[in-house]
Amino acid sequence: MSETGTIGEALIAQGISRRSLLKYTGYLASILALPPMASRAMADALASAKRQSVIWLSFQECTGCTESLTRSFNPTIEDMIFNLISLDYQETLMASAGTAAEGAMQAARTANKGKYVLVVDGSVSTGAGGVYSTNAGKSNLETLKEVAADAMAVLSVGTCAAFGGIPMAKPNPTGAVPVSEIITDKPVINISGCPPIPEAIAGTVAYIITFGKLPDLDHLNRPKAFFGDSIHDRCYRRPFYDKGQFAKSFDDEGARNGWCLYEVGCKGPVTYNACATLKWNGGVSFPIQSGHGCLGCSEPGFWDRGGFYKPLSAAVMGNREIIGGAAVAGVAAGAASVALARKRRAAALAAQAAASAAVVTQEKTP
Ligand code: FSX
Repeated sequence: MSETGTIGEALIAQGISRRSLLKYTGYLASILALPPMASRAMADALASAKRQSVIWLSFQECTGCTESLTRSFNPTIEDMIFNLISLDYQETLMASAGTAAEGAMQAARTANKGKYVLVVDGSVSTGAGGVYSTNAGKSNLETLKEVAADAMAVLSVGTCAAFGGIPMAKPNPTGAVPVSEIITDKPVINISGCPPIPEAIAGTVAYIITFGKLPDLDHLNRPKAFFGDSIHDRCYRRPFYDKGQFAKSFDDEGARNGWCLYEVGCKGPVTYNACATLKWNGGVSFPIQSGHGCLGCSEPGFWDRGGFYKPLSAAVMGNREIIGGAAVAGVAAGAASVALARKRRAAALAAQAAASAAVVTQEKTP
């Protein structure tokens, strides 16, 4: 899979025109919330850049993250991401196996020392020295330390790699931990979600290649371009929340009318991701649009909180609170038309926002 030419050369070889490249960078600029003029600069930078060497390691996971990436809604995006990078090792996708596959990884590590991007999906087993999850005769723990040592940056793709995820669920028999607990001497970018949105993976890699630096990150080291807003802030059902119109069950009149799913357990108000804007399967839909509340799969600890079908106020959501900024303003604006209890809650949130300019955000669950 490795190549040494520029991205521009690779695109020309495949008959991809500059116009197509500009369309692609225009799309990337839009999902990265960059100004439209960034599209041309991105196209120029990409055309002359070397394909980025990427080594992808899979640990304790369900392969949903790789499935997500390979099922990018637009074949052009999938084609383009594989033109932008030299995917030098990826166990699920690579044709070779055994000694040949391990040799390819070693060759890429040597040729791109200090320059390759390491992508990891899955959590890291640390129990009994990491013996619960091994590959090529080594524990994932050992492999991660080795390969990360010469990486430019590490991308933790999926909630398992980013925050521990399902493998870390109580009683956590394998001693699963997120990548960032092992790799502490270099940037670890978290692209959470179970699975993550493919455009968030592709867009983050493209940003690093284009600008030669890491994107702006939130307090959980997630790219702000994709994790800067809550699902609630961008949800098309938000007006019903503001008006106090809630489905009380999944088959009542409110559900049939498409009202807010807060009271049947939606975790959108405390979940930060781009599902409500980018959606899934080519922008066709996302869970809330399909009638099911958000489970909060891109947030730390979602797997152990329970209460998937209980409203946030009753569910166990750590010590997190309904978010600030636009949410507080929206709640305050809509409070006049809802029940007294909801008014009190909105007033409390508004007062909280007024007292402090800082937006209330999630706190990492210990
Ligand atoms: Fe985890 Fe990914 Fe969920 Fe699955 O690789 S984030 S269980 S979609 O596959 O790691």
